[in-house]
Amino acid sequence: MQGSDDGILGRGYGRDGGDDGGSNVVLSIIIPTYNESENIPHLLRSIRDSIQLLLKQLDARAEIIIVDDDSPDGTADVAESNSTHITDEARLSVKILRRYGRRGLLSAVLDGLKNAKGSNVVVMDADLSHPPPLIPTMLDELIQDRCDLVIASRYVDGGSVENWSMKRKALSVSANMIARMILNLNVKDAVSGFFACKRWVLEGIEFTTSGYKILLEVLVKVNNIRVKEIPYTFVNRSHGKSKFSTKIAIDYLRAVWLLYRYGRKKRREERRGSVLFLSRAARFYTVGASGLLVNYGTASLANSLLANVHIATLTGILCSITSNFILNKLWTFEDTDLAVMYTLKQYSYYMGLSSVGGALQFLLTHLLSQIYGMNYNLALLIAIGLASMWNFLSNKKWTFKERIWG
Ligand SMILES: Nc1nc2c(ncn2[C@@H]2O[C@H](COP(=O)(O)OP(=O)(O)O)[C@@H](O)[C@H]2O)c(=O)[nH]1
Ligand SMILES: [Mg+2]
Repeated sequence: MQGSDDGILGRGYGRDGGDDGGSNVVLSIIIPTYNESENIPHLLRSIRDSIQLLLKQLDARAEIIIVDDDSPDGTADVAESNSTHITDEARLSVKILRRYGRRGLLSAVLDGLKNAKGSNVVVMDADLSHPPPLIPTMLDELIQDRCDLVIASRYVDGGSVENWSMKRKALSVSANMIARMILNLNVKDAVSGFFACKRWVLEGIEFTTSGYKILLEVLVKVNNIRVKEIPYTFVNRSHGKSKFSTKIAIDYLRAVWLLYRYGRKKRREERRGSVLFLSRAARFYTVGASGLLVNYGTASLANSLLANVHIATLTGILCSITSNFILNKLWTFEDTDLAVMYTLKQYSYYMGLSSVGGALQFLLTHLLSQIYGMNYNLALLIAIGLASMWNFLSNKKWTFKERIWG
Protein backbone atom coordinates (compact mmCIF):
# COMPACT_ATOMS: atom_id res chain seq x y z
CA MET A 1 0.00 0.00 0.00
CA GLN A 2 1.17 3.48 -0.70
CA GLY A 3 1.55 5.77 2.24
CA SER A 4 -1.50 7.86 2.78
CA ASP A 5 0.28 11.02 1.69
CA ASP A 6 0.92 9.94 -1.85
CA GLY A 7 -1.60 7.13 -2.06
CA ILE A 8 -4.78 9.02 -1.34
CA LEU A 9 -6.19 11.73 -3.47
CA GLY A 10 -8.55 13.68 -1.30
CA ARG A 11 -11.42 15.70 -2.70
CA GLY A 12 -11.58 17.67 0.47
CA TYR A 13 -14.38 18.81 2.63
CA GLY A 14 -14.58 22.43 3.46
CA ARG A 15 -13.31 25.45 1.70
CA ASP A 16 -9.65 24.84 2.30
CA GLY A 17 -9.87 21.79 0.10
CA GLY A 18 -8.46 18.84 1.93
CA ASP A 19 -8.89 19.35 5.64
CA ASP A 20 -11.58 16.87 6.43
CA GLY A 21 -10.73 16.99 10.13
CA GLY A 22 -13.30 14.31 10.81
CA SER A 23 -15.88 16.58 12.40
CA ASN A 24 -19.51 15.79 11.74
CA VAL A 25 -18.69 13.06 9.23
CA VAL A 26 -21.62 10.80 9.82
CA LEU A 27 -20.77 8.18 7.25
CA SER A 28 -17.81 6.60 5.46
CA ILE A 29 -18.72 4.41 2.50
CA ILE A 30 -15.89 1.98 1.84
CA ILE A 31 -15.79 0.46 -1.62
CA PRO A 32 -13.04 -1.98 -2.68
CA THR A 33 -12.52 -1.97 -6.41
CA TYR A 34 -10.73 -4.04 -8.94
CA ASN A 35 -11.47 -3.42 -12.63
CA GLU A 36 -14.71 -1.60 -12.05
CA SER A 37 -14.14 1.37 -14.38
CA GLU A 38 -17.46 0.84 -16.17
CA ASN A 39 -19.41 0.76 -12.92
CA ILE A 40 -17.75 3.54 -10.98
CA PRO A 41 -19.35 6.61 -12.66
CA HIS A 42 -22.87 5.29 -12.21
CA LEU A 43 -22.12 4.06 -8.68
CA LEU A 44 -20.79 7.43 -7.52
CA ARG A 45 -23.77 9.30 -8.95
CA SER A 46 -26.21 6.84 -7.48
CA ILE A 47 -24.64 7.12 -4.01
CA ARG A 48 -24.75 10.90 -4.16
CA ASP A 49 -28.39 10.93 -5.29
CA SER A 50 -29.34 8.44 -2.59
CA ILE A 51 -27.80 10.15 0.39
CA GLN A 52 -27.84 13.87 -0.33
CA LEU A 53 -31.29 14.48 1.15
CA LEU A 54 -30.50 12.62 4.34
CA LEU A 55 -27.19 14.43 4.73
CA LYS A 56 -29.00 17.74 4.37
CA GLN A 57 -31.60 16.74 6.93
CA LEU A 58 -28.88 15.66 9.32
CA ASP A 59 -26.71 18.63 8.46
CA ALA A 60 -23.85 16.17 8.24
CA ARG A 61 -21.17 15.03 5.84
CA ALA A 62 -20.23 11.74 4.26
CA GLU A 63 -17.19 10.41 2.48
CA ILE A 64 -16.78 7.74 -0.13
CA ILE A 65 -13.51 5.82 0.15
CA ILE A 66 -12.55 3.85 -2.91
CA VAL A 67 -9.77 1.36 -2.32
CA ASP A 68 -8.34 0.29 -5.63
CA ASP A 69 -5.62 -2.28 -6.19
CA ASP A 70 -4.03 -0.63 -9.19
CA SER A 71 -6.74 -1.93 -11.52
CA PRO A 72 -5.40 -2.39 -15.06
CA ASP A 73 -8.59 -0.87 -16.48
CA GLY A 74 -7.83 2.45 -14.79
CA THR A 75 -10.65 2.31 -12.22
CA ALA A 76 -8.85 4.74 -9.90
CA ASP A 77 -8.39 7.35 -12.64
CA VAL A 78 -12.01 7.04 -13.73
CA ALA A 79 -13.07 7.39 -10.10
CA GLU A 80 -10.88 10.43 -9.69
CA SER A 81 -12.26 12.24 -12.72
CA ASN A 82 -15.84 11.40 -11.76
CA SER A 83 -15.38 12.38 -8.15
CA THR A 84 -15.09 16.03 -9.24
CA HIS A 85 -18.70 15.98 -10.43
CA ILE A 86 -20.19 14.48 -7.33
CA THR A 87 -18.10 16.19 -4.65
CA ASP A 88 -20.16 18.64 -2.69
CA GLU A 89 -17.85 20.70 -0.55
CA ALA A 90 -20.35 20.97 2.24
CA ARG A 91 -21.61 17.40 2.30
CA LEU A 92 -19.77 14.78 0.29
CA SER A 93 -16.16 13.96 -0.51
CA VAL A 94 -14.43 11.15 -2.35
CA LYS A 95 -11.10 9.69 -1.30
CA ILE A 96 -9.28 7.35 -3.60
CA LEU A 97 -6.83 5.03 -1.98
CA ARG A 98 -4.51 3.46 -4.52
CA ARG A 99 -2.73 0.33 -3.42
CA TYR A 100 0.20 -0.98 -5.41
CA GLY A 101 1.48 -4.55 -5.36
CA ARG A 102 -1.38 -5.75 -3.16
CA ARG A 103 -4.63 -7.56 -3.78
CA GLY A 104 -7.41 -8.65 -1.53
CA LEU A 105 -10.92 -7.62 -0.74
CA LEU A 106 -10.71 -7.85 3.04
CA SER A 107 -7.40 -6.03 3.33
CA ALA A 108 -8.73 -3.35 0.96
CA VAL A 109 -11.72 -2.76 3.22
CA LEU A 110 -9.44 -2.62 6.27
CA ASP A 111 -7.19 -0.07 4.59
CA GLY A 112 -10.29 1.94 3.78
CA LEU A 113 -11.33 1.73 7.40
CA LYS A 114 -7.98 3.09 8.56
CA ASN A 115 -8.70 6.20 6.53
CA ALA A 116 -12.35 6.49 7.53
CA LYS A 117 -13.50 9.48 9.55
CA GLY A 118 -17.22 8.74 9.74
CA SER A 119 -18.90 7.64 12.94
CA ASN A 120 -20.70 5.03 10.82
CA VAL A 121 -19.36 2.87 8.03
CA VAL A 122 -20.96 1.22 5.03
CA VAL A 123 -19.11 -1.52 3.15
CA MET A 124 -20.34 -2.28 -0.35
CA ASP A 125 -19.28 -3.59 -3.75
CA ALA A 126 -18.67 -1.33 -6.70
CA ASP A 127 -20.56 -3.39 -9.26
CA LEU A 128 -24.04 -2.01 -8.45
CA SER A 129 -25.15 -5.36 -7.08
CA HIS A 130 -25.64 -3.49 -3.82
CA PRO A 131 -28.24 -0.77 -4.36
CA PRO A 132 -27.13 2.65 -3.01
CA PRO A 133 -30.77 3.71 -2.31
CA LEU A 134 -30.68 1.32 0.63
CA ILE A 135 -27.91 3.31 2.34
CA PRO A 136 -30.18 5.94 3.99
CA THR A 137 -32.32 3.21 5.55
CA MET A 138 -29.24 1.46 6.88
CA LEU A 139 -27.76 4.67 8.22
CA ASP A 140 -31.03 5.63 9.84
CA GLU A 141 -31.07 2.36 11.79
CA LEU A 142 -27.65 3.23 13.21
CA ILE A 143 -28.31 6.87 13.86
CA GLN A 144 -31.58 6.09 15.65
CA ASP A 145 -29.53 3.59 17.65
CA ARG A 146 -31.85 0.72 16.86
CA CYS A 147 -28.83 -1.51 16.27
CA ASP A 148 -25.02 -1.47 15.90
CA LEU A 149 -24.79 -3.46 12.68
CA VAL A 150 -27.20 -3.54 9.75
CA ILE A 151 -26.88 -6.35 7.24
CA ALA A 152 -28.42 -5.87 3.83
CA SER A 153 -29.78 -9.36 3.49
CA ARG A 154 -30.75 -11.46 0.51
CA TYR A 155 -32.17 -14.22 2.64
CA VAL A 156 -34.70 -12.54 4.92
CA ASP A 157 -38.33 -12.07 3.85
CA GLY A 158 -38.45 -9.57 1.02
CA GLY A 159 -34.83 -10.14 0.00
CA SER A 160 -33.83 -11.90 -3.21
CA VAL A 161 -31.23 -12.42 -5.90
CA GLU A 162 -31.70 -11.49 -9.55
CA ASN A 163 -30.01 -12.95 -12.58
CA TRP A 164 -27.76 -15.43 -10.87
CA SER A 165 -26.90 -18.71 -12.52
CA MET A 166 -27.96 -21.85 -10.65
CA LYS A 167 -24.30 -22.55 -9.93
CA ARG A 168 -23.71 -19.13 -8.37
CA LYS A 169 -26.90 -19.40 -6.34
CA ALA A 170 -25.96 -22.84 -5.05
CA LEU A 171 -22.48 -21.61 -4.13
CA SER A 172 -23.79 -18.61 -2.23
CA VAL A 173 -26.49 -20.55 -0.40
CA SER A 174 -24.08 -23.29 0.63
CA ALA A 175 -21.36 -20.80 1.68
CA ASN A 176 -23.94 -19.10 3.84
CA MET A 177 -25.25 -22.37 5.27
CA ILE A 178 -21.76 -23.66 6.08
CA ALA A 179 -20.91 -20.45 7.91
CA ARG A 180 -24.18 -20.28 9.83
CA MET A 181 -24.00 -23.88 10.95
CA ILE A 182 -20.31 -24.20 11.72
CA LEU A 183 -19.99 -20.81 13.30
CA ASN A 184 -23.38 -20.96 14.98
CA LEU A 185 -24.51 -17.61 13.62
CA ASN A 186 -27.94 -16.29 14.20
CA VAL A 187 -28.39 -14.26 11.03
CA LYS A 188 -29.85 -15.24 7.67
CA ASP A 189 -27.22 -13.69 5.41
CA ALA A 190 -23.88 -14.12 7.12
CA VAL A 191 -21.91 -13.65 3.92
CA SER A 192 -23.46 -10.44 2.71
CA GLY A 193 -20.90 -8.05 1.28
CA PHE A 194 -23.23 -5.13 1.94
CA PHE A 195 -23.51 -3.93 5.52
CA ALA A 196 -23.33 -0.86 7.70
CA CYS A 197 -22.16 -0.48 11.26
CA LYS A 198 -20.95 1.96 13.81
CA ARG A 199 -17.25 2.50 13.23
CA TRP A 200 -16.26 1.21 16.66
CA VAL A 201 -17.69 -2.19 15.78
CA LEU A 202 -15.01 -2.71 13.13
CA GLU A 203 -12.27 -0.95 15.05
CA GLY A 204 -12.67 -3.32 17.99
CA ILE A 205 -11.81 -6.38 15.91
CA GLU A 206 -8.44 -7.90 15.21
CA PHE A 207 -8.91 -9.36 11.75
CA THR A 208 -6.81 -12.44 11.22
CA THR A 209 -8.28 -14.22 8.21
CA SER A 210 -7.70 -13.20 4.64
CA GLY A 211 -11.22 -14.30 3.84
CA TYR A 212 -13.37 -12.73 1.19
CA LYS A 213 -16.18 -12.04 3.60
CA ILE A 214 -15.37 -9.46 6.19
CA LEU A 215 -18.85 -9.70 7.72
CA LEU A 216 -18.22 -13.29 8.86
CA GLU A 217 -15.26 -12.26 10.96
CA VAL A 218 -17.25 -9.37 12.40
CA LEU A 219 -20.14 -11.65 13.39
CA VAL A 220 -17.84 -14.19 15.03
CA LYS A 221 -15.50 -11.83 16.84
CA VAL A 222 -17.60 -9.02 18.09
CA ASN A 223 -19.50 -9.51 21.35
CA ASN A 224 -22.91 -8.30 22.39
CA ILE A 225 -23.81 -6.08 19.51
CA ARG A 226 -27.30 -5.53 18.19
CA VAL A 227 -27.65 -6.81 14.64
CA LYS A 228 -30.51 -6.15 12.26
CA GLU A 229 -31.10 -7.53 8.79
CA ILE A 230 -33.01 -5.59 6.19
CA PRO A 231 -34.04 -7.13 2.88
CA TYR A 232 -32.72 -6.14 -0.51
CA THR A 233 -32.53 -7.53 -3.99
CA PHE A 234 -29.04 -8.40 -5.16
CA VAL A 235 -28.79 -7.56 -8.84
CA ASN A 236 -26.10 -9.32 -10.79
CA ARG A 237 -23.48 -7.02 -12.27
CA SER A 238 -24.02 -5.90 -15.86
CA HIS A 239 -20.47 -4.62 -16.38
CA GLY A 240 -17.12 -6.14 -15.58
CA LYS A 241 -16.37 -9.58 -14.24
CA SER A 242 -16.81 -11.17 -10.84
CA LYS A 243 -13.50 -11.87 -9.13
CA PHE A 244 -14.91 -14.95 -7.52
CA SER A 245 -12.57 -17.90 -8.14
CA THR A 246 -11.64 -21.33 -6.82
CA LYS A 247 -8.83 -19.74 -4.83
CA ILE A 248 -11.33 -17.40 -3.20
CA ALA A 249 -13.62 -20.35 -2.41
CA ILE A 250 -10.70 -22.15 -0.73
CA ASP A 251 -9.73 -18.98 1.14
CA TYR A 252 -13.31 -18.74 2.30
CA LEU A 253 -13.35 -22.28 3.68
CA ARG A 254 -10.02 -21.65 5.39
CA ALA A 255 -11.46 -18.50 6.96
CA VAL A 256 -14.51 -20.42 8.22
CA TRP A 257 -12.19 -23.03 9.72
CA LEU A 258 -10.02 -20.38 11.42
CA LEU A 259 -13.08 -18.62 12.77
CA TYR A 260 -14.47 -21.91 14.05
CA ARG A 261 -11.22 -22.53 15.94
CA TYR A 262 -11.30 -18.99 17.24
CA GLY A 263 -14.86 -19.48 18.55
CA ARG A 264 -13.93 -22.78 20.19
CA LYS A 265 -10.93 -21.20 21.92
CA LYS A 266 -13.03 -18.29 23.10
CA ARG A 267 -15.69 -20.64 24.51
CA ARG A 268 -12.97 -22.61 26.31
CA GLU A 269 -11.53 -19.44 27.77
CA GLU A 270 -14.97 -18.40 28.92
CA ARG A 271 -15.40 -21.76 30.61
CA ARG A 272 -12.00 -21.30 32.19
CA GLY A 273 -13.23 -17.87 33.27
CA SER A 274 -16.13 -19.37 35.18
CA VAL A 275 -13.88 -21.98 36.81
CA LEU A 276 -11.46 -19.23 37.84
CA PHE A 277 -14.29 -17.13 39.25
CA LEU A 278 -15.62 -20.00 41.33
CA SER A 279 -12.19 -20.97 42.63
CA ARG A 280 -11.46 -17.36 43.62
CA ALA A 281 -14.84 -17.16 45.37
CA ALA A 282 -14.24 -20.45 47.21
CA ARG A 283 -10.83 -19.26 48.41
CA PHE A 284 -12.19 -15.87 49.44
CA TYR A 285 -14.90 -17.46 51.57
CA THR A 286 -12.43 -19.93 53.09
CA VAL A 287 -10.20 -17.02 54.03
CA GLY A 288 -13.28 -15.32 55.49
CA ALA A 289 -13.96 -18.36 57.66
CA SER A 290 -10.32 -18.44 58.81
CA GLY A 291 -10.74 -14.75 59.70
CA LEU A 292 -13.44 -15.65 62.20
CA LEU A 293 -10.99 -17.90 64.02
CA VAL A 294 -8.24 -15.27 63.96
CA ASN A 295 -10.73 -12.69 65.18
CA TYR A 296 -11.88 -14.88 68.06
CA GLY A 297 -8.41 -16.12 69.00
CA THR A 298 -6.63 -12.75 69.01
CA ALA A 299 -9.50 -10.96 70.76
CA SER A 300 -9.63 -13.46 73.63
CA LEU A 301 -5.82 -13.49 73.88
CA ALA A 302 -5.73 -9.68 73.99
CA ASN A 303 -8.47 -9.65 76.62
CA SER A 304 -6.61 -12.05 78.87
CA LEU A 305 -3.36 -10.04 78.44
CA LEU A 306 -4.74 -6.50 78.63
CA ALA A 307 -8.02 -7.03 80.48
CA ASN A 308 -9.75 -4.41 78.31
CA VAL A 309 -12.68 -5.68 76.24
CA HIS A 310 -12.81 -2.75 73.82
CA ILE A 311 -9.13 -2.90 72.94
CA ALA A 312 -9.43 -6.68 72.73
CA THR A 313 -12.36 -6.54 70.29
CA LEU A 314 -10.58 -3.94 68.16
CA THR A 315 -7.43 -6.09 68.16
CA GLY A 316 -9.48 -9.07 66.99
CA ILE A 317 -11.06 -7.09 64.17
CA LEU A 318 -7.75 -5.57 63.00
CA CYS A 319 -5.88 -8.86 63.15
CA SER A 320 -8.57 -10.70 61.22
CA ILE A 321 -8.81 -8.02 58.51
CA THR A 322 -5.01 -8.05 58.19
CA SER A 323 -4.70 -11.82 58.02
CA ASN A 324 -7.61 -11.95 55.55
CA PHE A 325 -5.91 -9.34 53.40
CA ILE A 326 -2.58 -11.18 53.39
CA LEU A 327 -4.19 -14.54 52.58
CA ASN A 328 -6.42 -13.06 49.89
CA LYS A 329 -3.49 -11.29 48.27
CA LEU A 330 -1.15 -14.27 48.26
CA TRP A 331 -3.57 -17.18 47.94
CA THR A 332 -7.01 -16.11 46.67
CA PHE A 333 -5.84 -13.66 44.02
CA GLU A 334 -2.29 -15.02 43.61
CA ASP A 335 -0.91 -11.50 43.55
CA THR A 336 2.86 -11.69 43.63
CA ASP A 337 3.54 -7.97 43.46
CA LEU A 338 4.86 -7.32 46.97
CA ALA A 339 6.11 -3.76 46.47
CA VAL A 340 5.58 -1.97 49.79
CA MET A 341 3.71 1.12 48.60
CA TYR A 342 1.52 -0.89 46.26
CA THR A 343 0.68 -3.41 48.98
CA LEU A 344 -0.13 -0.66 51.47
CA LYS A 345 -2.40 0.95 48.92
CA GLN A 346 -4.16 -2.38 48.40
CA TYR A 347 -4.43 -2.81 52.16
CA SER A 348 -6.14 0.57 52.51
CA TYR A 349 -8.54 -0.30 49.66
CA TYR A 350 -9.25 -3.62 51.33
CA MET A 351 -9.99 -1.95 54.68
CA GLY A 352 -12.18 0.69 53.02
CA LEU A 353 -14.21 -1.75 50.95
CA SER A 354 -14.59 -4.20 53.83
CA SER A 355 -15.83 -1.33 56.03
CA VAL A 356 -18.42 -0.52 53.38
CA GLY A 357 -19.36 -4.23 53.54
CA GLY A 358 -19.71 -3.97 57.33
CA ALA A 359 -21.89 -0.88 57.03
CA LEU A 360 -23.98 -2.62 54.40
CA GLN A 361 -24.52 -5.57 56.67
CA PHE A 362 -25.50 -3.29 59.53
CA LEU A 363 -27.99 -1.28 57.47
CA LEU A 364 -29.53 -4.31 55.78
CA THR A 365 -30.03 -6.15 59.03
CA HIS A 366 -31.67 -3.08 60.50
CA LEU A 367 -33.83 -2.51 57.42
CA LEU A 368 -35.02 -6.09 57.10
CA SER A 369 -35.59 -6.87 60.76
CA GLN A 370 -36.68 -3.50 62.20
CA ILE A 371 -38.49 -1.91 59.32
CA TYR A 372 -39.80 -4.90 57.37
CA GLY A 373 -40.30 -7.02 60.47
CA MET A 374 -38.32 -10.00 59.22
CA ASN A 375 -37.08 -12.62 61.68
CA TYR A 376 -33.72 -11.31 63.01
CA ASN A 377 -31.73 -14.46 62.25
CA LEU A 378 -32.99 -14.61 58.69
CA ALA A 379 -32.32 -10.88 58.20
CA LEU A 380 -28.81 -11.35 59.56
CA LEU A 381 -28.16 -14.26 57.23
CA ILE A 382 -29.31 -12.33 54.15
CA ALA A 383 -27.32 -9.26 55.16
CA ILE A 384 -24.15 -11.28 55.81
CA GLY A 385 -24.59 -13.04 52.45
CA LEU A 386 -24.97 -9.78 50.52
CA ALA A 387 -22.21 -7.99 52.39
CA SER A 388 -19.75 -10.83 51.85
CA MET A 389 -20.65 -10.89 48.17
CA TRP A 390 -19.91 -7.16 48.06
CA ASN A 391 -16.60 -7.76 49.82
CA PHE A 392 -15.59 -10.41 47.33
CA LEU A 393 -16.63 -8.62 44.14
CA SER A 394 -15.47 -5.14 45.11
CA ASN A 395 -12.06 -6.34 46.31
CA LYS A 396 -11.68 -8.51 43.23
CA LYS A 397 -12.28 -5.49 41.04
CA TRP A 398 -10.70 -2.60 42.90
CA THR A 399 -8.14 -4.01 45.32
CA PHE A 400 -6.76 -6.81 43.17
CA LYS A 401 -7.63 -5.25 39.80
CA GLU A 402 -9.31 -8.27 38.24
CA ARG A 403 -12.34 -8.36 36.02
CA ILE A 404 -15.46 -9.15 38.03
CA TRP A 405 -16.11 -12.22 35.87
CA GLY A 406 -13.27 -14.61 35.10
N1 LIG B 1 -9.37 -3.52 -3.88
C1 LIG B 1 -9.82 -4.73 -4.27
N2 LIG B 1 -11.13 -4.91 -4.56
C2 LIG B 1 -11.54 -6.13 -4.94
C3 LIG B 1 -10.66 -7.25 -5.04
N3 LIG B 1 -11.38 -8.32 -5.46
C4 LIG B 1 -12.65 -7.89 -5.60
N4 LIG B 1 -12.74 -6.58 -5.30
C5 LIG B 1 -13.94 -5.73 -5.29
O1 LIG B 1 -14.80 -6.27 -4.32
C6 LIG B 1 -16.14 -6.19 -4.73
C7 LIG B 1 -16.72 -7.61 -4.82
O2 LIG B 1 -16.11 -8.32 -5.85
P1 LIG B 1 -16.92 -9.09 -6.97
O3 LIG B 1 -16.00 -9.46 -8.03
O4 LIG B 1 -18.12 -8.29 -7.36
O5 LIG B 1 -17.34 -10.38 -6.16
P2 LIG B 1 -18.74 -11.10 -6.15
O6 LIG B 1 -19.77 -10.06 -5.84
O7 LIG B 1 -18.59 -12.13 -5.09
O8 LIG B 1 -18.91 -11.66 -7.51
C8 LIG B 1 -16.13 -5.47 -6.06
O9 LIG B 1 -16.32 -4.10 -5.82
C9 LIG B 1 -14.72 -5.74 -6.57
O10 LIG B 1 -14.28 -4.76 -7.47
C10 LIG B 1 -9.29 -7.02 -4.75
O11 LIG B 1 -8.45 -7.92 -4.80
N5 LIG B 1 -8.92 -5.77 -4.35
MG1 LIG C 1 -20.18 -8.44 -7.02
